[in-house]
Amino acid sequence: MTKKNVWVASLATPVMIATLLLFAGSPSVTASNGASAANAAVKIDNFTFGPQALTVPVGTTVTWTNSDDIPHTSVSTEGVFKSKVLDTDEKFSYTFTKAGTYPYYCTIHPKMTGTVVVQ
Ligand SMILES: [Cu+2]
Repeated sequence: MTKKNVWVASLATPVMIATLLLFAGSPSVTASNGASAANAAVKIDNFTFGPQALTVPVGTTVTWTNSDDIPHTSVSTEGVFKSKVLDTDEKFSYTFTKAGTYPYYCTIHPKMTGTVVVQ
């Protein structure tokens, strides 16, 4: 092994460990629309966002559908996105173009919360 190779190897190991930790991190649900999923869905039903934690790749459009018989909203806690009041069967979509963790809640029922993790 040359000196350069040793340096590369010592750099690569912490990066690989960090990557493994990232994948092992949270037990959240991944988009189930196929490998290169560009779409994911959150169903609002019985005062609950489902799945409550959704992990998607960058560029994914997430669509919330209100399947409850009362109105709900989906509003980013940090002001990233904001739906109008969704009546039964109404939808709201937002495309996530930056990696990050996006908590959100229903402004009518603030105890209703969810998270989208974009990787
Ligand atoms: Cu609500």
